[in-house]
Amino acid sequence: MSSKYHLSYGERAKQHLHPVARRLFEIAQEKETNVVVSADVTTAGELLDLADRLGPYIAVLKTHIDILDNFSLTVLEDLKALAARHNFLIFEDRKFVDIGNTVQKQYHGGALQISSWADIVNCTMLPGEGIVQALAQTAEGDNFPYKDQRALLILATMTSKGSLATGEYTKLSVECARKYNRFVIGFVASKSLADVETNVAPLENEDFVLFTTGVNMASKGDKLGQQYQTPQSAVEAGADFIIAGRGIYAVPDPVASAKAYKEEGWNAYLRRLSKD
Ligand code: 6AU
Repeated sequence: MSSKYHLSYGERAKQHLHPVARRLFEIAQEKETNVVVSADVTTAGELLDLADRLGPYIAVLKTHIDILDNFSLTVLEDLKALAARHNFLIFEDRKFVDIGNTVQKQYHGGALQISSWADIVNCTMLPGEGIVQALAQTAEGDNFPYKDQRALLILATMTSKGSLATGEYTKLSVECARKYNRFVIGFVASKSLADVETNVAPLENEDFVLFTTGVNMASKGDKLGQQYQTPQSAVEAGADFIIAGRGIYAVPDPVASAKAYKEEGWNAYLRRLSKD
């Protein structure tokens, strides 16, 4: 799978066909950050506090909105206001994983109203092509109010020990990204997918965005199978954006930590640019 990772974020912003990818790259270029904070806190107050304090240093804030003890739709209004104030995108890490008919209802409408506030969502390929087809159908439908303002990432590999998201699974991820590229802007994966062989030819000028999670500057993993790499190794392995959770929010000074991830991630990106 080819990528434009040798170009700057600014250049990719100009060339990309998808408006959400363009915004993402513009934000990265303007704020000089490729950090996505995974704000896996369990109260609305903590989530909004993190969004406000870390907002200036991040390109994207990633949520697991269903882990909030005191969820309400007003939290999302506040979150959207903070996203506008600090210029970051919101990525709901919902990992849709069901038949098409179900995921359409989980994405658009329902208790969480995900399509109304999440610029980006992700899905797994476990159910097969139909999941991407269904989500794309919703997002491209004539009645969808956020047309061209929403995008999908495919979870192409996983960071947890013993993950089965490999081989054929990863191959189908790349194939579906190509087939549904009006909605899919990229992947969550631990390294570049450039060497994945597929039955769907690369698109002309394709530029899928690679988000790498399992990023931590101080730890190699946790006791539940999570496996980490550093911001630098993630970017060297092909990441365009680095997702870090506990390494940023679960330390005494999350702002200092966000700045450190920003610096390491950005410097690794600059080194990559100067090499290519
Ligand atoms: O930095 P951490 O370990 O505190 O948090 C990592 C975050 C969590 C996971 O749900 C998520 O990244 N994640 C994902 C995503 C983003 O889809 C995929 C994966 O393979 N591993 C992983 O940790 O919110």
